[in-house]
Amino acid sequence: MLYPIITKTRNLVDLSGIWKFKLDEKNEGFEKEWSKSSLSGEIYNLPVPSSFNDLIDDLKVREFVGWVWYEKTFELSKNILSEDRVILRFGSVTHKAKVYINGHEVTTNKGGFLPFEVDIKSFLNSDKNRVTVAVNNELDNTTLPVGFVKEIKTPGVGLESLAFDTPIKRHSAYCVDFFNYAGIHRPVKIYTTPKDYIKDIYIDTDINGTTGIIHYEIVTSSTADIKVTVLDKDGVEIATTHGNKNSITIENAKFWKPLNPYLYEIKVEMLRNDDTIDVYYERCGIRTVEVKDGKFLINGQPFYFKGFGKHEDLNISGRGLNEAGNVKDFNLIKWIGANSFRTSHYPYSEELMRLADEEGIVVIDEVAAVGLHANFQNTYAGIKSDKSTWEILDTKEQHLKDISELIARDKNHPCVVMWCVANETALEEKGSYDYYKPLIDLVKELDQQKRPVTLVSHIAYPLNTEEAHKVCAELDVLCLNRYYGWYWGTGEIEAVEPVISKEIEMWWNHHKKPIMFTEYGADTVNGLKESTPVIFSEDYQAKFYEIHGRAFDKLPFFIGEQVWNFADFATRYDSIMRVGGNKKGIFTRDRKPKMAAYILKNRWTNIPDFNYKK
Ligand code: GCB
Repeated sequence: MLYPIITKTRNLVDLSGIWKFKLDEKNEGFEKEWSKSSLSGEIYNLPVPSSFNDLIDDLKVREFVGWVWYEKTFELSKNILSEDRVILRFGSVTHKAKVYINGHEVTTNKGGFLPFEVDIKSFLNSDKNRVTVAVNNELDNTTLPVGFVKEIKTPGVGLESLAFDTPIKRHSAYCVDFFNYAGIHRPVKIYTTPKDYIKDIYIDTDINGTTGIIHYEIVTSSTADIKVTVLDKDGVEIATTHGNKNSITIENAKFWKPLNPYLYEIKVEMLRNDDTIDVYYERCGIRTVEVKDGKFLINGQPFYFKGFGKHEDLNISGRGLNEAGNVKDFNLIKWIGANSFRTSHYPYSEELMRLADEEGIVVIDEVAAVGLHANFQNTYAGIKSDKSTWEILDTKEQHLKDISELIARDKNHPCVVMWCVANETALEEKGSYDYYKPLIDLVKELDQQKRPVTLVSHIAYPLNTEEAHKVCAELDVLCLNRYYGWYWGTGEIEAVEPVISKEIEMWWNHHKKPIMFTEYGADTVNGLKESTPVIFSEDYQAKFYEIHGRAFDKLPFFIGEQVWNFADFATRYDSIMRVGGNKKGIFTRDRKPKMAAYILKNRWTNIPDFNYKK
């Protein structure tokens, strides 16, 4: 799927700004056909893109679960209306959307973190148009993320969602450790294409000494001649070729390197009898990625991941696109000497991924498969559950959809070096191999660059089962989320050091695959100082990272450390596990460094991006 841009054959209109917003408190919007006329009643003016939750100081809005409605009117120029295809495109709507143009339903989507689009040409008026979007934020056993919910009928109230097997009614029964921000989170755009148009572009690259090779494949809506030109950073043409599928060789190429990126631009022209029918520009970084002999190679060199698990999470705008926030975060990533992050726990915005390409920040790209463990608490309490996760969940369809759409969206990004198919799932339970094998195969089939695939696992003890090892055997890199010295061995950070190494060695001995930590962290109250490192203090967090670093440095096959979390972030409101959110950030929610930031800065600025482990 191509990112919408303006070219001489394509227009682009951004519908960002203030929209009308209304809660559907009685769940009557569909029955009363709210889409047929302008929204009325209790209306708020809300921005798009943004989460709606933190913008109105009323719990009823912040914690609202169900359908909310957005609306905007717009007029399009004659030029746009005369184009053959007029596409309405949403960067993301969390988690479900039904879209209407002038009262006609034009599309629906399920999945809150990836773009979707629809041709609206036949529904448009020559003057004012109205777009209405019904948005739903409920999570259940078919959605990603997962929510464990069952519905009951309450007299006088109707259907209610109950947390799985509990008698307490919850506003929302999601089980992930981040606030369920919702709304139209990313830009809404209208773009046009001619009738015959460039549908998609696939890029793969190779390196041979100082030569770069760009392999491409262009998918078009109908047959035509294709001309491909490579432009350097200054827009100078450096190579040209023809055909839907071909390779271009660039002598003395500049490569895309972590923190030292170079982006070429590929100009694709669709021609008929020398007339230009359509033009599109895709950016291209020449780099290779490979896992070999226990190492993670970028451009043939062993790379060491230093960085974070993150969230799209900011004060006020919540999970909505905030480009200033993205720039600030990337500058802090560079300030601290990091080189990478994981898009925990869902695909991040296209704008952020493009910025990562430009800044040379390495990304592990994760789908929103989080919470796929129905028995997490029981497993750790040693209680046998009656039903396995794989009997309770019905996420397969959404999981296949999300993986396909993520790869369709992000396949050409040089910053993406690995795909992650799930976070902390019930790997140890029977059925996980049958669930994950086809998903891992799908990634390998869809990705033209055949990048490594991973799945992030939770703490070892209950995980060390035959079933879990069967799934791990299918992965290229083993990514571990571990909370030694926090959830396990709380407060005993010195004592857990040998346990950390022992576990990592166990996985290596079993699979001989590179291993990294994708989460490890300790909740830390900014400003809480102690002369001895006790939990929740900044001193403990600093010590925590010092000790982990010591353990990691002894293990040659250990290829990276991504701490949890980049910054403090909002979590569900009704959990006594958290005080004002998850405080495992190295930075506060407003991006101020805690003491541990200096420990990591010192460590990471002394660790080279390449060849750290001999
Ligand atoms: C995890 C989860 C992450 C949580 C973190 C924590 O294992 O992957 O979503 O926020 O632990 O802090 O508990």
